[in-house]
Amino acid sequence: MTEVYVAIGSNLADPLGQARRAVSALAALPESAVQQASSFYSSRPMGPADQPDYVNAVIRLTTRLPPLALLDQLQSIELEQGRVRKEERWGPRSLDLDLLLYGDECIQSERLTVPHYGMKEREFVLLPLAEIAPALVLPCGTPLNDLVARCPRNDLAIIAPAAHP
Ligand code: PH2
Ligand code: MG
Ligand code: MG
Repeated sequence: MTEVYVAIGSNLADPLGQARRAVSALAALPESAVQQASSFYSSRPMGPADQPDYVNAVIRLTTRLPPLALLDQLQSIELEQGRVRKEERWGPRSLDLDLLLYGDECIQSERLTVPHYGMKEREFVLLPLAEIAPALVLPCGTPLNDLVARCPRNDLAIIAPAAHP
């Protein structure tokens, strides 16, 4: 089993409901089990400012799925929850599931970059991740806490307790 972290984001069509449904969908993935979920957070949009605030969370799961098979599963959950591909960069979306970490692997392929390229400076990823994995060290050797310490909070706020388990 490999331990992986997935970030959840939504700012359209009932974002908190979308995020909760995503946790349920992740809990139903084959060969996988959700181990822990962070609280749900509200966050100011990164990117275009003329879009609603986001709901964000991070979950830890264990899985036997290889990275690209897991990516396929994440993308099919996004599609089932109304994700329309072709949005503007960093534009609004009903559901975004980003594979942050896959064990301690570093993956650079056409479809997948792990660790996720933006995770080191995004408060809406780092703080939920630190909530469930305070002692985490990234594959590059950087302690998560160092990244958290130098990350502006940008009004990030907990809006609901963790959904699972
Ligand atoms: N996701 C984006 C773009 N901007 N802003 C916040 N606050 N949260 C997100 O999850 C987010 C974003 C594209 O993936
Ligand atoms: Mg994203
Ligand atoms: Mg994404």
